[in-house]
Amino acid sequence: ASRKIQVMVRGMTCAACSNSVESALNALPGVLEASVALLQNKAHVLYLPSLLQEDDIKNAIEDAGFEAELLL
Ligand code: 9UX
Repeated sequence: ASRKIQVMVRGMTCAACSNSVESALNALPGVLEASVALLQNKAHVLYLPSLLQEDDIKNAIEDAGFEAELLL
């Protein structure tokens, strides 16, 4: 089964920022679909909990250089 979460992402100031977050998320094994809304400072991530934990998503965003807070 897949699961969808939203993550608040802080520190993105341009479209290249949001693209790099999106790429980092889509590169994670277990992510089915990731999209980042720059103006809303939010990422939507559809993923497989059997392959990936919430914290892995948070860590991937932080490794890309931004702050991440899991919303739901
Ligand atoms: Mo351009 Mo966004 O350096 O950080 S990618 S502002």
